[in-house]
Amino acid sequence: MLKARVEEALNQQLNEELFSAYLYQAMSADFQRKNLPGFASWMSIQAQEEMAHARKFYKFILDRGGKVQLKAIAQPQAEWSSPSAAFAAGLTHERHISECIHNLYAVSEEERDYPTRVFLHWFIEEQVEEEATSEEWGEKVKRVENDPSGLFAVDKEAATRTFDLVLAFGPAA
Ligand code: OFO
Repeated sequence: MLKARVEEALNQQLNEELFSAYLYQAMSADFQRKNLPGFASWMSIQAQEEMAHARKFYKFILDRGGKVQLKAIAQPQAEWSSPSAAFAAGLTHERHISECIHNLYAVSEEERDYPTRVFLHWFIEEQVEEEATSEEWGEKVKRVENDPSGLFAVDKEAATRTFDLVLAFGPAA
């Protein structure tokens, strides 16, 4: 049985993950509008991964006998000044999410909720990768931003990203 404090914190993180999906989908739309289909696709896949993260929290709350509270999702920004500005905003956001996960882990420790602690291990590792990927792509985009042929090539590379079900949900899902 979930303690009320842990249940509330898990529901808050569910909302954060849903907002993440919203944010990346907004970036995807902005890239699409600016004729950068590869980056649009990359962001759309990121949004799908965030939905998978949200789904993990949703299922975990129910599996623990808790109540899912689908809170209102904040409206994300709709436009970014440049491709690298969007990727930089993604990195800032991922750092925020890492902080949220760490705070949630601290709550699970304080409440001696061992299943939640174990559940969060996957997310702690995932955030290391999320930050590294955001940073890597942000740097890549920044390097070519003022070179149309370079930007075209990186956009094309971004289009090769695929949605990996096992990576998103883990092997047991
Ligand atoms: Fe859910 O990892 Fe990004 O935000």
